[in-house]
Amino acid sequence: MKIVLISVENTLVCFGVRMISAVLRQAGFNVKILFVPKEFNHLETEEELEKISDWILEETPDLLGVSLMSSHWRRVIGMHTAIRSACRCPIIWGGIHPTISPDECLEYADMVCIGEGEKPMLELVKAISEDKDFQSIPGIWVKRTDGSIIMNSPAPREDNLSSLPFPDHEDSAHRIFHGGRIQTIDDGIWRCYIPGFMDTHYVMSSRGCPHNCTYCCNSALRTITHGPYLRRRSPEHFIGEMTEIKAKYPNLKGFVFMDDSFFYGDRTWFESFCSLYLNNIDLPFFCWANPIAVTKEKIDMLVPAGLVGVHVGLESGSARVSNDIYQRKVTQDQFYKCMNILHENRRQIVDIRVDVITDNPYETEEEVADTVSVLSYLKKPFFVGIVSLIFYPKTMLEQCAIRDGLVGEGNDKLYNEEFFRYRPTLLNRLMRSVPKTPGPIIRFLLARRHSKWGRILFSLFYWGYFIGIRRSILRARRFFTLMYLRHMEHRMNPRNVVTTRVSLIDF
Ligand code: B12
Ligand code: SF4
Repeated sequence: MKIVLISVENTLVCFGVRMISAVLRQAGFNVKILFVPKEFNHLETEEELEKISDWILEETPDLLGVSLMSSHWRRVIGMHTAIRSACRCPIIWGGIHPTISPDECLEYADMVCIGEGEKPMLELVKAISEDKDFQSIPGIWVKRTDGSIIMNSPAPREDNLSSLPFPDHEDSAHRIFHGGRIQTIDDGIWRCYIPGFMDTHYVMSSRGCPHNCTYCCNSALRTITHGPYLRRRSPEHFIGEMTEIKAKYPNLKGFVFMDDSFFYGDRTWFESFCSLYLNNIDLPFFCWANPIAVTKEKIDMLVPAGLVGVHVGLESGSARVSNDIYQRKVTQDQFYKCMNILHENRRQIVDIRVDVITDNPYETEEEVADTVSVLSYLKKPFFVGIVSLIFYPKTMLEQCAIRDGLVGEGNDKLYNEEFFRYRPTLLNRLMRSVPKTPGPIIRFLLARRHSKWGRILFSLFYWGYFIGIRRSILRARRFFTLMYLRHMEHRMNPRNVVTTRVSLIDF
C-alpha cells in the first residue's frame, strides 16, 4: 500500500507529517512526503496546481494525507480541488485545523484525523491495506457517500512519547515543489526553508503546555482529546534523535527546541539532559520559555550545556490584559525576575527575545503604552518580537470575540490575517524601537505622544532610527559583497592584489 503525505507549511520543519510518516514506515508501509512550501497567503497558480496533481497521479497513492494549520486553509482548498479531479483515492486531512474544525474540513476531505495521528493513521492504513472496515477507528471522522459524518470518539493522547520513532528524515523518499518543479531535497534547498539565520535543526522534547492562555490553541486542544496533556520524552530518546541528525547533517550549527515551554520538567530530567547533550551533541541551542518556568537553577545547568537563545512571552505589559483577557497568570515581578536571570548570563545567552501581542481590540491605548513602558525598563540587549493578535478558531478568546460581535462565526477571513504584520501605529513603532533606544528616551516620547510636538518629535526620531538601521544594513551588505569579491578574486588569481585594491576603492 502506498501513502502520500502533503505538507503546505512554509518550512521543512513539519513535525506532524514527519511523525505520521515515521510510524507508517516503521510498520513497513511505503510512504512519500511532498512538501509544498509557499509564502504566507500566496496561492498556487493553475500551472503549479497542475504540476502537483500530475505528480500525485504518477505516484498512484492508495491514501493521500494532508497536514494543515488554519492559515493554510485557502491554499489547501485550491490544492484539494485540483488533486480531487485528478485522483480518486481517499483523502484524509490532519493537523491543528482539522482537529479544531473537523466539520468545516469534511466539506472537502473524505476523512479527518482529530488530535495526534500516529495511532489512528496506523490503524486506518492497516485496515485499508487488509481491506477491512475503517469507519470506526477512534480519532478519525469519516464522511459517508450520502454526506453524513461518522464521528468516532477521540483517540487518547500518546502517553509515552519515547515509544514513538524519531520524525522521518529519509530525504530520499521526500519531494519538494521548489523552483516551479517537483524535486528531491538537497542541502541548498534545505537551507532555503530553515526558519532562522543559520544551519539549525528544529526538534521537540515535549508535547502540550501546563498553561491555558486564551489566544492559544492549547486552550482548545486540551479539551478535544483525553489523556495526560503535558508529556516529555526521556532525555535519552531526545538525545538519540539529535545524534542521528548531527551525523546526517555535518554542517549543522545548532538546534532549536520548539517545545511550547522547554523549561517545564523536574531537576533530574534537566541534569540528565544536560550531561547527555554535552557529551553527545555539544552544539548551541535555542528554546522557548514561559517566564514563570525560568529559574536560576535551570539556567545554571543549561548555559554550560550550550543554551544561547531564549524566547519568552510578555504578551502585554498591562496586568488586566495579561490576567483577565489572556489568562496568562505571569505577574510583572515574575517577568522581570526571569529577564534578570537571563541578563545575568548575557555573555552566553546572546539571543534573548521578548514576544508581545498587539492590535488587540480588547486592549486600550493606555494598556499598549503600559507594554512599551515595561519593555523600556528591561536591561539590554534583547530583541522584541511583535505579533498581531489573531483569533484562532475554537480558542477561548475567539469564542469571546464571536460573542462580542468582533468576528463572525466561521469567518475564514481571520485565518488569512498575517501574524507578523502589525499595524503601523505610533505605539507599535515605539515598541519596535525599544531594543535600540535608551529607556528614558522611549518614556519621554511615550509621555508626549498625545501632543502635536510629541508626535512630530516621534516621527523625526522614528525615521532617523529607521534610516539609521537601513544605512547599517546597506553598509553590512557592501562589506560582505566586498569580502566575497576578494575571496573570488583570490581564488581565480592569488597573486593579483592590485584589482582587489581597485574593488576596495570602488566600494
Ligand atoms: C512547532 C510549531 C511551529 C513550527 C513547526 C510547525 C510544524 N508543523 O511542525 C514553525 C516554527 C515552523 C511554526 C510556524 C507557524 N506556526 Co506554529 N506551532 C508549533 C507548535 C509549538 C508545535 C506544533 C507541533 O509540531 N507539534 C508536534 C506535532 C507532532 O504535532 P502536530 O503538528 O499537531 O501533528 C500531530 C497531529 O496534528 C496530527 N497530524 C498532523 N498532520 C497530519 C496529517 C495527517 C494526514 C494526519 C492523519 C494527522 C496529522 O498527527 C501529528 C502527530 O501526532 C504549535 C503549538 C501546539 N501546541 O500545537 C504551534 C502552532 C501549530 N503554530 C501556530 C501558528 C499560527 C504558526 C504560524 C502561522 C505563525 C506564523 N505566522 O509564523 C506559522 C505557520 C508557518 C507557515 N507559514 O506555514 C498555531 C496554529 C493555530 C492554528 N489554528 O492554525 C499553533 C497551534 C500555536 C498557537 N498559536 O496556538 N509553528
Ligand atoms: S504558555 Fe505559550 S504555549 Fe502555553 S498556553 Fe500559553 S501561549 Fe500557549
